[in-house]
Amino acid sequence: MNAHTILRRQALLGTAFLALMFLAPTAGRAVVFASTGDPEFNTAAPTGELADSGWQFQGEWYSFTGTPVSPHHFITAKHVGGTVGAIFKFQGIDYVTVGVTNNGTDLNVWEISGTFPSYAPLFQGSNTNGQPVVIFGRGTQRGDEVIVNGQVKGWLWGASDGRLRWGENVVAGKYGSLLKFLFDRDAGPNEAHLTTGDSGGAIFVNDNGVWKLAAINYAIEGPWRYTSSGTTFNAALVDKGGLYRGNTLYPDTDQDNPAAFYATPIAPNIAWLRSVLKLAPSAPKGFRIMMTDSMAAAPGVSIQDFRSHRVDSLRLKSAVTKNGP
Ligand SMILES: [Ca+2]
Ligand SMILES: [Ca+2]
Repeated sequence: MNAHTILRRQALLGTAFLALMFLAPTAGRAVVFASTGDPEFNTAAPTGELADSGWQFQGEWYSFTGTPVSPHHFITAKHVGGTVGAIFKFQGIDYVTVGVTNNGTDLNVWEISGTFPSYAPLFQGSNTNGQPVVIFGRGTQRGDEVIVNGQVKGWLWGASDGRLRWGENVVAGKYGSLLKFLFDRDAGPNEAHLTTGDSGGAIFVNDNGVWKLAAINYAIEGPWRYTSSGTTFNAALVDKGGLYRGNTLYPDTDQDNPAAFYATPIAPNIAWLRSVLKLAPSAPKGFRIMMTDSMAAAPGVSIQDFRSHRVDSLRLKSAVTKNGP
């Protein structure tokens, strides 16, 4: 079994910096990169293929991040805490929280007073290995190098600046009900790992052209030691070979053995979320209205009805009725 560090910045509780737990991943903060330690890197919305991949839905909850998921709710990690009445800031506007709901996972859904101008769609599909994701968080900058056996193994957690950053990774499997990701050394410029403060940040996936919220940042693997009895430290490691976690030494082989981080997936919690968010049930899978020329030309038919990506049965009935004499 693995032990994992929960990335929990406990500023909210006014206590220590982070909580440590064994045999159960706990809490996570801003993303750091294998490619660069530049604190300015990926601090603006991604563009190109990654445009609209979730950056526009990230709001501020204390020193952490939350994502609006309905006109009146946002979601974040439970372990970052918070109290009803606290402010969630989204697109420059302050929203007062009026309630919070939890289902036993690390997902907290907060209700706000007022109405969000936009909110993220929820991913309901499966998270298969290799699935690309975009990750958001407000954790630390990258700190000093961790060097073992003459090789850079990763980087210590650096300064906390509370800035939102984005990065990329791919699903590498599961740990219990959690999604697992690995911090790979040569996986491209945006390959990212989490640090304290990234907790509550969002993970988005591209679902047939639409970026959807798929998970919430939860925990990272760690902490680490240089020797079996040495002082523990937190770091983002692209190779844990030659380092200890607890009393376990990871052999330093030729191949990198990257450290992991974990996130709570949205899809397995979709029924609960729908009931809390009061979202309409989704259309049957694969059910789609295709607009044909004859339909569009039929008198009394609203083209807009048919252009809806997915239509529920009630709406379809209404459209058909309009098509009648
Ligand atoms: Ca990876
Ligand atoms: Ca190695």
